[in-house]
Amino acid sequence: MIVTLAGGVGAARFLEGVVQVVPPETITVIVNTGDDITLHGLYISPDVDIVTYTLAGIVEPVNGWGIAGDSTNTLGMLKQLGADTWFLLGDRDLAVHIRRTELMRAGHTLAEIADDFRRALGVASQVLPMCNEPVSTHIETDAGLMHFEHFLVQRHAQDRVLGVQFVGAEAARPTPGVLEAIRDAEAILIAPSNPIVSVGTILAVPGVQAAIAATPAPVVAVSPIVGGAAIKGPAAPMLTALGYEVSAYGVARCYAGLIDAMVIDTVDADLADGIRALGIEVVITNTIMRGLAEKRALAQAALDAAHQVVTK
Ligand code: FO1
Repeated sequence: MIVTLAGGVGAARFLEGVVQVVPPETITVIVNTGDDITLHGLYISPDVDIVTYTLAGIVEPVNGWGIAGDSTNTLGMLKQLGADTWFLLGDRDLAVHIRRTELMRAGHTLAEIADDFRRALGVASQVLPMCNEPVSTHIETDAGLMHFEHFLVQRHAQDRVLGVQFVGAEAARPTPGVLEAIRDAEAILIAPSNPIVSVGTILAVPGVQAAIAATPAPVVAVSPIVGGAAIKGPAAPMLTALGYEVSAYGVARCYAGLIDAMVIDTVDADLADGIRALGIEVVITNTIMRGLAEKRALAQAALDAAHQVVTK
């Protein structure tokens, strides 16, 4: 079994490659739920949905979130009725949030619901929210403490980042199956996701980091920072705020002691020696995923890196 730690769009694109090179039913994806938010009375789980829609082949391809070809009639009406509609929710996407909220009210867990939905949408890989308890990533900024989605989407990441809080993380427990999957994995792949607010949130769930440190499986991370900038999203100001440099080396420092190897982009080849000095093997390849062939090649490079670690 291949275990992947995943945030949103970058992870989902990487997973599109992983399912090309290993049988999808042998993949378990542990997904960040720190971005989860309640809007219009509905529970929204952006990263779980992004991963599920992508693996189901229905994601909106340009943004990488939402459903391809979705309409926005409901949001338009909500706006007319005075609702604050800063978070774009399509009609079919809203159906998912309505059904999730209904099932949660009936006592089902986030993990049970994610499993139901991925099966209903024809996804063969296991999609495991990191925990069933509510955890919400908050960003400390010069404009105050705010939920990650308020920071990113409502305020366009305009505020200066001072720190990050994973509210509720201490009381969370890894979803049943998460620790076992990490222990028994053939390889653990950390997707090219934000190391602070996507992967960092998963690692903040008590027990997860220790399980990764203890697993006999090789652990390989793919850098989401290429040429000193994030491929997508607000990783740069977060790395800076927490004292890491905005580079593949900074990402390696976040994961030092936890990973065996890291895949970095060819433009960052000069960082390899510094990363190796942290005790991390380095694989240098193209990490920009424009099409399916590049996604597949990156997934294969990560798996090859895992294999190298094992056979060394
Ligand atoms: N990202 C945006 O930048 N603007 C949006 O309006 C938006 C809506 C949205 C709706 C559902 C969903 O699953 C994701 C959505 N995202 C949107 C993406 C999301 O904010 C982030 O990219 C992830 O939380 C980060 O992984």
